Amino acid sequence: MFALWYLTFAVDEIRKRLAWLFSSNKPATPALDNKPANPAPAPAPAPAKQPAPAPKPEAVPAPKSDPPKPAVPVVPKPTTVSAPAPAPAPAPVPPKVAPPAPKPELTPASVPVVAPPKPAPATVVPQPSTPPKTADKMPIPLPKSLNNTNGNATNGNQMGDGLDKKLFDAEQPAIKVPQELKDASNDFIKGESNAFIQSIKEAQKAGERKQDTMVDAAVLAKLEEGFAKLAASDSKSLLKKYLTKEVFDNLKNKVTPTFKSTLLDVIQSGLENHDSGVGIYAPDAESYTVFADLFDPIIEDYHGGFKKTDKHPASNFGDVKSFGNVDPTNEYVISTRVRCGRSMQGYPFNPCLTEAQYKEMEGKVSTTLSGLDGELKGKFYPLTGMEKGVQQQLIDDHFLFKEGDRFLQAANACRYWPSGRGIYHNDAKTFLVWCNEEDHLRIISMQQGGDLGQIYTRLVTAVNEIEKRVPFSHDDRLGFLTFCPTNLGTTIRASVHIKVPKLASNKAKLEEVAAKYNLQVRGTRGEHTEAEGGVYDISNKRRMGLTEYDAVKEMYDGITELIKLEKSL
Ligand code: ADP
Ligand code: CIR
Repeated sequence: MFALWYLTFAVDEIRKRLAWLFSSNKPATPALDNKPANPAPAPAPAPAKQPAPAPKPEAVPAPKSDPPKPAVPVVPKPTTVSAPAPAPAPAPVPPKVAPPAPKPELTPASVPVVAPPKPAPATVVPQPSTPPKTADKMPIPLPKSLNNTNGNATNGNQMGDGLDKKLFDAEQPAIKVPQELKDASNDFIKGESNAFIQSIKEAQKAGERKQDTMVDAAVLAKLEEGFAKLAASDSKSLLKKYLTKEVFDNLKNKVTPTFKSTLLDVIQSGLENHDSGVGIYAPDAESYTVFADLFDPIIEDYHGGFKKTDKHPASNFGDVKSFGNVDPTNEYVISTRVRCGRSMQGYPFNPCLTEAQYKEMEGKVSTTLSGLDGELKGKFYPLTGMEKGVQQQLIDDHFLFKEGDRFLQAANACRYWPSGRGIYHNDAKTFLVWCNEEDHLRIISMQQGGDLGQIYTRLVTAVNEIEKRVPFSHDDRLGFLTFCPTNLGTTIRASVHIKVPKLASNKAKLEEVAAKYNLQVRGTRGEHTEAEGGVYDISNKRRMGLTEYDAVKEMYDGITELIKLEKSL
């Protein structure tokens, strides 16, 4: 009799626990430490549409950029451009709203990003060197009674040792129960509890799988189609080189924790543009860790051996005055430019920015730069409302970014154009800042001739001044964070516009010689353009694994060698 009652009690107890388990199975608490305060809704069990928050490629309207401009004949027209007509005041900065309580940063080097449009608000991304493990994403809590003091699940046999055993014992004294019945009951309980734990483990695994399959069917189909086409193409991109079937299969179902960016967000530029040199962008900072299997080898290849175990050195601009004129006789170099990129803490990269954020950032940039003085004193000109003629002249004179870059467009980086985009420059146009083109900020120092010392000194002064006023995203391993992996680290591109007609009579030879000195050759109007009138843009190629000073020196030394070679021909 008692045995029957005892068994009923035990079964009932197990049923209650199962009911508790399933009610606590829901991911009611944010799964990751870096989850937004109001995280995106948990995905439906069956992978349906991706949750809407961050603008996703398929959900985003076609970029509004103008088509690429026709090539206009040659040569940098120095500083002859009249200053653009005073542009309308920058978009008013919305009153600063207290951000929804962000989670504490995971490490000091973590990069905070502001939440996607909806529903994920301000948050912090994990440090790229410690990738979030899928298994950590949606822990389904075990009942406390099944956890030992370390928080690990116990093996079921220990189940009766705690409060539950005391409860059972308290019920028992009145009746003497034969030992064999007790054993039978305990065996039953052990068996049930083992099954119970097994079911929890399975539920946890299902939770992990659910996290892993958040990529919806349409995105997966685009990925599969794009991958097949790329694989069959003769693309020379680093994307094609490193997106093996194995890497593709491993990454195609992954999403970044905060912005839910997919592999498609990372590679769509290279899938659409088989003539890409690289082909990938990081839609958000977390992509560098979630999609590390693809980013790491591309970074290593592009930056001349920066391995996934390497750490970018601390920022060091060195002795800025130590550079001389790269072309003292003024025979070869037409102009010299040094630029760096910066991302503002608290904002994701282009594909995840809202229009409101673009405008807010533009307001911050414009206000911040208006505090600069001396040689850096200038004015901010928003692209919105800028006369087309003025804009084109600035582009033709190499001061302003071009419009309609198909590589950026395909990467979803031109949304809401021209909202939030603009340029700041001093009167002489020797110091310029681009706002929200490829990167949040591009800080540029340039002038006619080859006086690298003067140009670099101006850049470093400006960067230091701006850094006092705006916090920038930086990672311990990757250095300064940028949208394109080719710009990580120092973010420095030091270039000359140079005419070396003898060397350049054979373009392939010019590139070969340049590569020997870690230099990259571009056309007169920048990347993906042709040389006009024999003018090439030659710059340092790598930006990671060396200091800012060394990146600039690489250009200085390499150009010195090229000029020597040209003279000897
Ligand atoms: P970046 O990635 O550095 O912004 P791009 O290749 O997009 O470079 O070029 C941006 C603009 O800067 C283009 O108009 C290009 O011609 C100009 N530019 C680059 N280097 C120089 C230079 N040394 N002198 C004059 N203009 C330059
Ligand atoms: C490409 O892959 O060609 C473009 N997405 C641009 C990459 C940046 N280029 C570079 O060499 N720094």
